[in-house]
Amino acid sequence: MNNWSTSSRVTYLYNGKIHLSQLGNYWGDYIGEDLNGDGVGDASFIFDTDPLVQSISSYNIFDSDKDGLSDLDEDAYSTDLRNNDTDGDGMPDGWETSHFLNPIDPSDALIDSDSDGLTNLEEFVYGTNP
Ligand SMILES: [Ca+2]
Ligand SMILES: [Ca+2]
Ligand SMILES: [Ca+2]
Ligand SMILES: [Ca+2]
Repeated sequence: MNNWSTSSRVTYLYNGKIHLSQLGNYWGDYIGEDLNGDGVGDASFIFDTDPLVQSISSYNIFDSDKDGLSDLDEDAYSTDLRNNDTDGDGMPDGWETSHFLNPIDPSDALIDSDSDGLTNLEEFVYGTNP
């Protein structure tokens, strides 16, 4: 499946204002207009229904559920941008991804990835490295 645009609307700061929209990609040769000023072009670019009018660095993407993953990253990982622990295993989405665990599979909570006698969930609770 070609994912040209985020599946959910993400919250972001653009040009000094907060917006809520699906975000596509930035294409150097896109010349569409952005009349409402949300940073998303009004016309599609080929398959991208939400082409960006500037490079992604111009968009300050929020982390709506404060789990350490921006709304845009949540889309990339297929996690829930309104739930800080998508798979409900006790470990927040951002903590899982930054430690190479699976944020949409709860079974990794009880695994001891580094064989030190502590499960990954216990490592999260103790603030140690899984
Ligand atoms: Ca988040
Ligand atoms: Ca989340
Ligand atoms: Ca989790
Ligand atoms: Ca998990």
